[in-house]
Amino acid sequence: KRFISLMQESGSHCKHPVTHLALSGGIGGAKLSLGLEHVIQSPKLMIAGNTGDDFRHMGLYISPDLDTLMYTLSGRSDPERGWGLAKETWSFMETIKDMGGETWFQLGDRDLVTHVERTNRLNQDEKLSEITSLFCKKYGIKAQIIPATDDPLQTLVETKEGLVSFQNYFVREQCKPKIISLQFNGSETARPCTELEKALSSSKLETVIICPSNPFLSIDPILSVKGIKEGLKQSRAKVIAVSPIVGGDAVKGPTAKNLRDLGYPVSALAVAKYYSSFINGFILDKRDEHDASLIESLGIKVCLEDTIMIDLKSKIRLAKRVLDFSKSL
Ligand code: FO1
Repeated sequence: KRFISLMQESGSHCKHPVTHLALSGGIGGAKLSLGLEHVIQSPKLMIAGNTGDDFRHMGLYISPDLDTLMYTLSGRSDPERGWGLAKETWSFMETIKDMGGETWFQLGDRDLVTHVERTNRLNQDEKLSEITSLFCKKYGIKAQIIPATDDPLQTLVETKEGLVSFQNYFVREQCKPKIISLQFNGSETARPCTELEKALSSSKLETVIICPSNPFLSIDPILSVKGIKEGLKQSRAKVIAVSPIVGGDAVKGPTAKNLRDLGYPVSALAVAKYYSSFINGFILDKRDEHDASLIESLGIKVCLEDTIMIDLKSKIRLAKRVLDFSKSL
């Protein structure tokens, strides 16, 4: 009986083969992922999160983009900050400050539970993907959120001061230093996590959505993992990117600055060109309509839409539009 139940458990994903796969960073990607989860409402939706931002801090393993995805999809995220939990308290940070400890990276009292529990489990050799699945189950999330890889991957930012780790650049230095180049340490040997590898090679996969995340800091680390970009190119699924640029600027975060730093024009066209070797369709914001014909001339189909996601309704509307667009391709 136990064998049969184990077999049924392990086969549960086969009952729900992944039909839709989203590649996502933190805040912007999580917004669209929430819309997708409302529309699809099943483990047929897989969201592969970036783990290049992950780091150990105060002895804890922090996985910011997986945290943001889990908190957003379970309705627990702080709406103003976009990261961390709503109704958070900060006694731990206040006490650390009194003790003269490091305070540049804020860990809320409730948020700490995620990092402590994850670290304990990792120390007992559980995989990051297994831990994330367990947390999602506890949070009642229907979609499968997974790390793009279970192997170590670390984004390093080259600035004129030398190489800095991602959170030092992003949070401590507030993205101020100019980026010369980016490195994804571990990408030469990292493999996609098993579930992602299966989804990518499945004939049931219909659509891959590149969320409106930062192409360099959030999507590139995922694509740097051997087999993922190749998987997208070989898959029969339609690959659709949602523009992170709206009205010639980034909605939030350093995408516009990063494009400039790395010598690209700040435009939706530049992002579409950057993705052109593996996407079939591009959701372009209406405010950037002037880029539409140039993007189409790259052989990429364009869908014009209002891509600003201010509330749940607009997230769901954009998600539906992405899925309809995919069917039309
Ligand atoms: N972002 C900040 O700007 N400041 C913080 O102190 C901070 C703490 C933090 C703690 C846990 C977590 O899961 C995320 C946290 N973030 C914080 C967000 C995060 O570092 C970035 O938004 C992402 O890495 C970029 O996607």
